[in-house]
Parts: sequence; structure tokens; C-alpha cells
Amino acid sequence: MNFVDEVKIFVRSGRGGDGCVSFRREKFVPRGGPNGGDGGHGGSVILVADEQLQTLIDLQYRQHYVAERGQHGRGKDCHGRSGEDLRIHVPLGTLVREAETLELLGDLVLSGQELVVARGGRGGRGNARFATPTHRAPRRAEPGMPGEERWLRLELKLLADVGLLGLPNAGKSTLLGALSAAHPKVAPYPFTTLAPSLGLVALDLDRAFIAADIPGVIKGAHEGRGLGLQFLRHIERCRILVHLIDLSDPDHPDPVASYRTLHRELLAYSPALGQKPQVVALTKVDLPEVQARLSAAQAALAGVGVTALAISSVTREGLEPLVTHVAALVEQHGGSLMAGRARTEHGMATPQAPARASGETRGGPPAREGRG
Ligand SMILES: Nc1nc2c(ncn2[C@@H]2O[C@H](COP(=O)(O)OP(=O)(O)OP(=O)(O)O)[C@@H](O)[C@H]2O)c(=O)[nH]1
Ligand SMILES: [Mg+2]
Repeated sequence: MNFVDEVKIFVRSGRGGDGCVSFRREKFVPRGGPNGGDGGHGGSVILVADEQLQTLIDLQYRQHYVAERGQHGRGKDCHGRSGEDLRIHVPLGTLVREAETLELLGDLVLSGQELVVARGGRGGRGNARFATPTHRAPRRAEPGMPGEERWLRLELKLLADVGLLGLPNAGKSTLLGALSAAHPKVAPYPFTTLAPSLGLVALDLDRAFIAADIPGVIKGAHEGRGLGLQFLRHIERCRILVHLIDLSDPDHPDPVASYRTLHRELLAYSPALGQKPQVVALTKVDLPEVQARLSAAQAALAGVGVTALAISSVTREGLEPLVTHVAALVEQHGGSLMAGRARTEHGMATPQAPARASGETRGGPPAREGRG
């Protein structure tokens, strides 16, 4: 699979170059004085959020990142060259932790945002710096400071406002395809989606939100059944969840039971996720068998306090009310519909890109990952 959302890497910054002890020696210039140059500073290791990347896959293939050291100072007041900083590109939404303690060092959420994870050592001062009117021939210079090194754990949590949730085959990917320009793979068998993808859902020219399609969740997923619950991490940042229920699913005829199953899995993963506002939608209402069971299902769900909308991604029935409702909830819960637009303007979530790059489908050609 080409979608990687957790990696461990080692970073080390460069040490600083040593300062130099040297004296000017020239014909006709007696006691020329100290001229030892400073050492250069060591390069730092810096993580950069890059909107072109969708996964951490590049970092899985290379684990060690070592920045250049600073050069030593030399005589004749020559300062050593500073080491180059080493920049590591990571996708937006990458959480950076100290590998051992799991202490959070940073969260890279804005395009171009940088985080210094290992600071380069300072270069030592040469003896020219230590000359004073009373001590004119110092024989003292500083050594360069060592660099820092540490193991980091990087964890990708996609940035989306809305998460699509449901049993396998509920119609999540089809809905994302109908609402955005994304083209997630759709097929009439469970677990078509193997990795999350994003799509930008535009309300009008100025307002949009980002929706995430994740693999289906089944009963017992918290014990590892199906694809497990690991993908739920990608909807942890969502403000709103859209829970899709398919009334034509022969294995899950009872919508209340389906609703409860998923809700229990959410709670098993994280109570916070279980408490996120949910919009429930009954899918595939273009099918006659669904239509026949629609009002009974809505009544049953209302009985447990759930208002269920009815939608069809094929005929687009109910899609507009769904989007308007979800957008209003995103704003009510502190989200900004402008943010979605800002992110497109910066090229993020160009709707097709994540779907293409994340290689979310089974059996498709392996998606190639490139670094911008
Ligand atoms: N008639 C009809 N079929 C639909 C609709 N939405 C989805 N389907 C079909 O339902 C099947 C499953 O759709 P997907 O979008 O792949 O479902 P999913 O929830 O993403 O499934 P997983 O990724 O496996 O969890 C496909 O055969 C779709 O064509 C709909 O609104 N109407
Ligand atoms: Mg899918």
C-alpha cells in the first residue's frame, strides 16, 4: 500500500566548526596580532509542511537525516563556512513527536510551515575575537558546539472538516465523488477503499469544506476486524462526521443496529470521536428497495433520537440539503468555510490530487509518489 501515515526517523544536526588560533606573520609587520577565524555554525534539520505531499511514504525509505557540519575557522581571519540546513518535506497535517517520550514537538498544518527538530551547533570563536587592549596575543579559541540528535515519530492526521463514515459499501466514496472533483475508487464489494482520500466540496465560489473518505468500519474493528480502526485517526481533526447508512445492505437490514455498531466502534477508538456531531444520511434512495423501507427506517432512527436525511449520489437527490446542512454545522463548530478555499488557492486538496496520490484502491496500479 502506498499510503503511509506513521514513520520513525533519526535526525542529527551538524556540529559547529572550531575557532582557530593563529597570528599574523608578515615581513615588516612585527607582532601582527591574532587572526584566527571563527568556526562555521552546524546545519539544522528542519521539517517543512509541503502541500504537494499526501503521505509519509518518502520517509519510510530513508530513516537517517544528518545535516552538514560547520567548517573550522582558519588563519588570516578566515571564518569557516556554515553547514547547510537539511529540510525534510512532510505532508500537511503531520504531528511530530519525540519517539521515546512521545512528547509533541509540533503540528505542521500550514503550507510552508517549518519546525526545527535538531538545531545546528554554534561555531567556536577564533582567537582574533579574544584580543583586548591588555591581552593582545590570546592563545585561546572556542571549540564548536556539538549538534543535537534524536529519534522522531511522525504521524499524519489528515486535515479535513468533514469525515465520511459508514459500514463497507455504504456509498462513502461514491458520495465524495459526487460532491467533489475527487475520483476515489467505487465498487460493489466491501473494503474498496484501503486508504483515506480528500475532496474539496464547494458550496459556491467563495465557500468550501474538505471532506475525507476513509475505509469502511465493521463491527469488531476495534479488535482488528476488517481494516481495524487505524484510519479513524484521519477523521480525528474533523469537526463534523457524516454517517452513511445503506438500507439495501442485506447483511445489515436494521438501520438502528448499523448506527449503533458504528457508534460503538467510534467510542472504542476514542470517546472524543464518539462525541463529534454526526449527520446521519440514508444512502442509495434511488433504489426501489431503499425507497420502500425509507420512512420506516427514518421513524426507527427518530425513535433513538437520530434525524436521518435521505440521499442518492446517483440521482443527486438530497445532496444539496446535505451539503448546506453540513456546511452550517462546520461553521457552527468553529470551522471556516473560507479555510477550504484558502487551501485550494495554495494548491492543497486540489481535489483529484489526494485521491490519485494516496493509492487508496485495491488492485489499481501502484500510485507513484513524487516530491513536488
Ligand atoms: N444506486 C446507487 N448505488 C450507489 C449509490 N452510492 C453508492 N452506490 C453503489 O454502492 C457500491 C459501494 O459504493 P462505494 O462508494 O464504493 O462504497 P464505500 O462506502 O466507499 O465502500 P468501502 O470503500 O468498501 O467502504 C457501489 O457499487 C456504488 O456504485 C447510490 O446513491 N445509488
Ligand atoms: Mg470507499
